[in-house]
Amino acid sequence: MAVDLLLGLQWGDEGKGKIVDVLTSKYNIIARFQGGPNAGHTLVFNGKKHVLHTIPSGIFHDEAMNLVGNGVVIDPVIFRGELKKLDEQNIDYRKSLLISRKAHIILPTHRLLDAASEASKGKAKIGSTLKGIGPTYMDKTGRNGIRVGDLELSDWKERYRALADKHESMIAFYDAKIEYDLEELETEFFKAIDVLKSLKFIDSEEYIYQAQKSGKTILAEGAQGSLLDIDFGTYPYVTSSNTTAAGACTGLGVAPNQIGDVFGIFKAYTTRVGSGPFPTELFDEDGATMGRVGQEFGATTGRPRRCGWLDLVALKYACQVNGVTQLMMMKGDVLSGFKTLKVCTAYKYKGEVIQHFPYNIEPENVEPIYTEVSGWQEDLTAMSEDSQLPKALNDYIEFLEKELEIPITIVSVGPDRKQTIFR
Ligand code: 2SA
Ligand code: MG
Repeated sequence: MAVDLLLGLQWGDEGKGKIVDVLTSKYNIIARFQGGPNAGHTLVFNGKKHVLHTIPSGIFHDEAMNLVGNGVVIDPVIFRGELKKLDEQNIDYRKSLLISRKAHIILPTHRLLDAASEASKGKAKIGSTLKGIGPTYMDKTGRNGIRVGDLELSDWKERYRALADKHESMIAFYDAKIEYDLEELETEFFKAIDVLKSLKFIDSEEYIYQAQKSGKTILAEGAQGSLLDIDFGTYPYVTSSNTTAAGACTGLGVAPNQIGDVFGIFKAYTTRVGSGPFPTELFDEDGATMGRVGQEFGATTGRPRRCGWLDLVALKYACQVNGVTQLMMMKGDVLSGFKTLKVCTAYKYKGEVIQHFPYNIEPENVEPIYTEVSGWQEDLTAMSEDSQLPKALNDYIEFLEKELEIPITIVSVGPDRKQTIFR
């Protein structure tokens, strides 16, 4: 069986967690392939909100297996917190949660390095989630990292010490002075490592291979969004992993010819959290309305998200880079009440009209060109059938399908599992 992918097409927070949760009943295995606790995947069901950071969004379904793949970076302390929340809800994850031996571990000093790096950048800071993501991937590619499988070796603590000492000297190298008590951080870290070690570590690429061979269905769950991809995002204002489809191949050990459907999730408007260019960003009442109605706050850091109109130039680019086969539109309900909506269909780039996503989208180079369409006034949140959707929304959907040349198969009209319309 091919592996299906589910990816965010914008700057993250598209609603991936919700859709994975909705689709989980169709899959035997849900696998995370990149990112780490910088992600915040929000799921709502039975009137309760659940936020996951590292654990795949299939964990609330009894039948699904959940794999944290080799491409993920794990902070044992945050991970322990996630497990605690599951324990409180009597979710039995002991058998259904598997961890790749090749996943890398975020050390307390990686978080400190993230903080020092950000502080030293001043205004040019990335606006990272301060979870140590960048420094951990740097150690991975620099071939210094500590992996989950190392925890099974007797000398890992010595390796830990050597790396943490090196990090301390690097922290001192930054101009920005940050306060910390490493001993305290380490006490928590080692306690959390013991919890991590109580879980099942596996050679996940072999597991995935055998699962595929035996006909199991697998869904790879992306984190962040395509425009935060280390290669194809708005560098340097990106995260440190490949958030695009190719990342699922390296982050799970799945061959490219084994990829099936690619589900691309996008919001009916656009949001971004952290620094970096955002051509359709709104600084007016419309943007404030999207933020307020859409409750646009970071699920991990609580930071308010920047809001703006849908950017089709960026969305087309993301569909292209990922090979999206089906689109899923989220948060159409948030746009209810706007008289007209704007959609960016081209950029004025250095004075010239272009339709592709250029190397540099800094505001001095790029000005969005908008197409105006009618808005809808109806409250969508109680709708459950395609036939109930207002005409203006259907027109919006058809306009996007025509522009993107990909069908929109799910329209989400609220955060709850139930507020999902299949087309
Ligand atoms: P990092 O921490 O090194 O990955 O940060 C680098 C950039 O990537 C952005 N980033 C995100 N953007 C949106 N959502 C993310 N997850 C959380 C959420 C974010 C939160 O679900 O809401 O709670 O603030 C996420 N993770 C990373 C980040 O803002 C930087 O621009
Ligand atoms: Mg999120």
